[in-house]
Amino acid sequence: MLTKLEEAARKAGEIMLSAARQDLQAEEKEGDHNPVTVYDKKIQAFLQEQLYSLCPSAGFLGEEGDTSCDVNGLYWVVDPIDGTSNFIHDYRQSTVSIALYEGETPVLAVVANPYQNEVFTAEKGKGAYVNGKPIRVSKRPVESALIGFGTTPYERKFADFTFEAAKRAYLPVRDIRRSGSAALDLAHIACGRLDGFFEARLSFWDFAAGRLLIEEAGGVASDFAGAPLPRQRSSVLAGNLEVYPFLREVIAGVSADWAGLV
Ligand code: 2AM
Ligand code: CA
Repeated sequence: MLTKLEEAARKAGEIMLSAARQDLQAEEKEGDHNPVTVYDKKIQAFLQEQLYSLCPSAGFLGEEGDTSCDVNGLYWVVDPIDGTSNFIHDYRQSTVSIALYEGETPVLAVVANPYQNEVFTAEKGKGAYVNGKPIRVSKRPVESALIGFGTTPYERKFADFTFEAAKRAYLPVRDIRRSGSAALDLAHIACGRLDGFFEARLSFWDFAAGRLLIEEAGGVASDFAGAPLPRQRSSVLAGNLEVYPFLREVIAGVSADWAGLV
């Protein structure tokens, strides 16, 4: 199943790469900073069909369109393009994110980055891989860490919190990065390129696959308070075993000063 899933994600990535720039006028979704293109919809439709043929009994939850399903059984959680703003700008850092859940438990995860021809996969209890090679989170300590974060661009009320946390996280570490694809950041923690990550709000499909990649690669992913990630919008905090506790302290410090914001 995982091999076929990986193949479907690669094909979905090819659709992403085939985008003609003139096709990319974004329709606005919900607010001014949440764009969606015809490609988000095209890739989701493609995956919905592929995943149905892989496992007809599983439900389907996707970012684009009215999908809902019984979340007690087996269901797919799909973000057809994570990093839509990057995609519109041809910034070339966007991913296809697919997870299979059984109730509350993620059992399979795939994050495909077609621009680098990399597919990250994980199966519960069986480890995490990139293009079939086993991956682990880094062992880097705080002082040499590279930390990713997201700006929650659709909800700019979090800006003060986010940038204060980014400053406090940045000062003692090597540097910080903002890629624009949360699924990619989580995959990069799983393979040790990044050492930590935080974002004040993400949707379930943004982190559904990335969290299993990290857990299977020996890292930690939770919400800002350290609670298990829910199956709904949430803050997300992740890292290796050294950097995760450091980021939790940073976030707790900022939360105390910005009480009630996140
Ligand atoms: P998207 O590209 O699929 O829309 C950018 O900060 C990253 O977080 C992207 O992964 C983006 O997903 C997601 N994202 C940004 N703001 C968000 C919000 N308010 N709610 C949910 N996801 C968000
Ligand atoms: Ca998306």
